Amino acid sequence: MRLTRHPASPVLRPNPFNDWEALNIFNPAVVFEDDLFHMLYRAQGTDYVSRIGYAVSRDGVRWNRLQEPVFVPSGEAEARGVEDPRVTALGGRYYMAYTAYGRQGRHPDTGAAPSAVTPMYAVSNNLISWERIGPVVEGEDNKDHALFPERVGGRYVTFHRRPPSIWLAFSHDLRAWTDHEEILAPRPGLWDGKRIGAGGPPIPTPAGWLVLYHGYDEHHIYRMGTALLSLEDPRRVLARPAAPILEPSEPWEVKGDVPNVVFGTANPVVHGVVYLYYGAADRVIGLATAPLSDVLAWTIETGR
Ligand code: BMA
Repeated sequence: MRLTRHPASPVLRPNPFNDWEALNIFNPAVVFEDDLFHMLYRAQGTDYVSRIGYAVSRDGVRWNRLQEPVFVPSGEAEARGVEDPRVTALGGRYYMAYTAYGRQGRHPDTGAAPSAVTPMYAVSNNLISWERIGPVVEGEDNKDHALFPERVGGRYVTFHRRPPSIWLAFSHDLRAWTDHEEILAPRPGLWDGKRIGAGGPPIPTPAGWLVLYHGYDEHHIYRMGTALLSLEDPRRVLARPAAPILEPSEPWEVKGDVPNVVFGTANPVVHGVVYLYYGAADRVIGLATAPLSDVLAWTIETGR
């Protein structure tokens, strides 16, 4: 099973007319609401600082973007950028997971190992004005977080990533996160043998939470694969195929700012089709699709 690239891919490229998005645009969030695709994308200008732009589309392929970024760094902890948005709609509001990239330094309270990244959450009512909520954890190397689109057992659930694995954490208020647990680890010898992290928010299906995640091997090639988690207890892994569903092969996936990267950060389901949006070689945004029923059946059949 492989996803099919949309023939118009890459669907969004850097814009040389706006300095803040002139160099690279990649790793987007996409939500589908009221017949429109909304995208929040990571953009780098010639200063290499990441900001987040907004685009809207009727078909998910042709996009109209705003001229100014909608979310920009604030303070020392974000001095080098706000990266990799992943957006979840829940209870009429939008929650954006993003990585704050600050200056290198030791955590002020714990004195823990140098960490310049913080997995953050922000909230919006309209996808354009955002308010910061706070971090999932602090003072450690942690990113690749994404909020589940429903509460489980009354609590919010987030993915996060403690290298090299995918972790879960739970919260009553999106501020205090507890019960951190490793759920998926790299598989030495396979495409995801070195390091893995979550893609977009997981997809609820009757069979379980379908997870699209990225991983890389000793050759540092980023691919995308799937896993299935129990609906009632997402700490339980029900299936995880050995093969990936997408790997770099197009010239714009092989060559860019970072070579050999397909890095999915959004997987909305629209009329029964999974739309995987991904950063390609950290330079442009690709789109690959497949019927949800096919991805699910393949994940269950080959992943048990
Ligand atoms: C990861 C993240 C992503 C990036 C990817 C490939 O560690 O930092 O932002 O797209 O590497 O370079």
